[in-house]
Amino acid sequence: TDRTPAAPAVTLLGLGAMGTALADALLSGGHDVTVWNRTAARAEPLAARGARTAGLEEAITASPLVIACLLDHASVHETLDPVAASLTGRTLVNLTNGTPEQGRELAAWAEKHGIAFLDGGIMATPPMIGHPGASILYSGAREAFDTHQATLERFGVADFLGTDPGLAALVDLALLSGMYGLFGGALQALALTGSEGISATEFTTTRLLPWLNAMLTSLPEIARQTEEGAPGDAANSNLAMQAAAYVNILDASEAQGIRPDLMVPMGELLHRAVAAGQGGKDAAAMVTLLAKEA
Ligand code: FVH
Repeated sequence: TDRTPAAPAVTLLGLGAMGTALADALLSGGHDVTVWNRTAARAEPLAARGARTAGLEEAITASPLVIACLLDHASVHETLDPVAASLTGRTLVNLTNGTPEQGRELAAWAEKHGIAFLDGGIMATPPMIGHPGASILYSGAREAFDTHQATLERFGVADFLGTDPGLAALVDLALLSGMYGLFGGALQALALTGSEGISATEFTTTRLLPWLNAMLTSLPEIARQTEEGAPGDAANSNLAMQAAAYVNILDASEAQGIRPDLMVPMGELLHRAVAAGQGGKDAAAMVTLLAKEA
């Protein structure tokens, strides 16, 4: 590996599945990597691959760029609050999953301590890090992003969304909402077909994936109508029809001994749309009904 000025020193705090993958990508890029983990033994495989291990304060002062990838917001504060002074004058990149409010709160905390701050949302699983398809969303201090962009690109595409430190978390959670919604439906499909002994693998490859891919092509039109604030009259699949059919998913699940819980909220939303006079519309009409005051 090539230790050039293009590969500056980086400190990684948190060596779970993701933190370890991030540290590995930095090592592959020729960086001097210092690592710290609450449970010190988890750092050993990385040390064997060339990372320096250190106590928390020593790890932080080893590099101008400190990346935290911990379990949650509480663990970030639990770890960093006692050593805030060591971070002063450095850049902190928080890649721990959190809410927009938590991102903004951490940015204010960092500012109070003279720390340049970026919040990030990792759109990848650990094996994807450093490979095509991985991307990480960032928001916060533009200058910090510009300074460290080349290093951050070791992980995947580094996507700066803006100076509001809550933005990365917002977009991250929106993308995760899309993923979990899709996975929830897929799990229900597997439970339903499994209740009749249909092969999960065969069903998934020959029917579920092609079906989902076909249905996903309607998303850009739903997005267009949402953006224009004018949900169209449905030419083919109006919401009243969908509400009437949807109840069969709930009834059939119950009858097959499958909990319908995951699917219930979507049925309620369809019925609310019909009750609001949107029965003749396309799916985009339901987006505004998700606002709390709707
Ligand atoms: N893994 C994934 O697929 C996703 C991909 C998208 C981004 N997420 C987020 O990344 C954060 C870290 O996730 P992870 O996969 O590394 O998680 P774990 O393997 O469970 O490791 C958790 C690390 O956090 C440390 N930790 C937990 N609590 C504390 C604490 N109170 N003080 C200090 N450190 C703490 C834990 O340390 P230890 O248990 O080994 O001592 C691990 O290093 C996360 O926000 C995901 O949502 C991953």
